[in-house]
Amino acid sequence: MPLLPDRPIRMIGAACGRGAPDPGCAEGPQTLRAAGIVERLERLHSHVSWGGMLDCGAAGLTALEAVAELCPRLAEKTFSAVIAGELPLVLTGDHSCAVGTWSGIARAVRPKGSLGLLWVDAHLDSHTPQTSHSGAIHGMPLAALLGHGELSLTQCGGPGAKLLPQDVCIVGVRSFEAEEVRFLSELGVRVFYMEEIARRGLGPVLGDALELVQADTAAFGVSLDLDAIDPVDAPGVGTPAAYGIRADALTQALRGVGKLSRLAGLEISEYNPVRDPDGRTRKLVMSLIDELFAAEALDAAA
Ligand SMILES: [Mn+2]
Repeated sequence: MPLLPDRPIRMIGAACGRGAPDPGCAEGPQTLRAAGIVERLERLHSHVSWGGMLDCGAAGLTALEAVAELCPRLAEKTFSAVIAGELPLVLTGDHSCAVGTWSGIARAVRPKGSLGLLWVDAHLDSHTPQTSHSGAIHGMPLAALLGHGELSLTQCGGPGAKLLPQDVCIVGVRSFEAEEVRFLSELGVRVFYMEEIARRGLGPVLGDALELVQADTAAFGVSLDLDAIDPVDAPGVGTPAAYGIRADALTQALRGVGKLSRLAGLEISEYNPVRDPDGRTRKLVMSLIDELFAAEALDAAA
C-alpha cells in the first residue's frame, strides 16, 4: 500500500468527559500531553504540530448540550487539518467526542468520496436515546455518525449521515445490548466480535477490517477506544471490559498504519488516568504511537 511518510501530523486534544457516567476521561488528553506524547511522535516524524486542546467545561449545560457544543468545534479542527494536507491525530476524552472528530474528517473527504471508519472498541457505541439503557452519550457516537439519534449530534458539521454502513466496521466487541446488534445488522455494519478474534487471530481480522474500510472509500480513519484492549494491559479506561485484545497483538497489528497514504485521521479515546495509577495504560499509548508511525514499517512495506 502507498505510504506518505512526510505528511504533517496535527495533534488535537478534546478534554471532555461529559459523555460518560465517569468523567475521568476528561483528564486523559492533557495527561498524555504532559507525559510527552507530542515529543514522542516528534522522535519518529519530522512534522508534528499541536492543534490545541478543546474543553466542554461550559457551566450550566446538560451532558448532551455540552457534547453537542464541543463536537462542531472539534469537527472544524479536524476538517481544517485534512484540508491543509495534514493528518489529524485526535486525543479525545470519552468516546462521544468521536462525533466531532469524524464529522469534520468526513466533510473534508466528501468531495473525493466516502470515508471508511475502523472502530476498535469493546462496545458497539450504537445506541440512540430511544434504545440506551444508561443514557450515556459515549454509547451513541457511531449511531450518530451513521445518521441516527439526537439531532444535535447527527447534524454536527452539517446535516445527514457522515458514514455509510458498508464503509464501517467494528473490531474487538464483547459488551453490548441487543438493540445495538439489531440496529447494526439491519444497516449491514460488519462487526468483528472477540469470539472471531480469538478464533482467527487479531492479525487476519484487522487485515479484513482494513480492507473493508478502504474497499469503496476515498479515505479511511481509525477510532481506537482504549477499552478494546484487555484491562490486564490497559486498566486506565473509562469503561473496562474483561477478555479484550491483548496489547502486544494490537500494537503489532497496527504497525505502520499511521503512514498509509489513504489514512485520513486517527483518534485515541477513553484514556482515564484516574484508573491508571501505575501509568501502565499511558505507557501503552506511547508504545502504540511508536508502532503506528514506526520508521522501519516504511522499509518493510516498500
Ligand atoms: Mn467507545
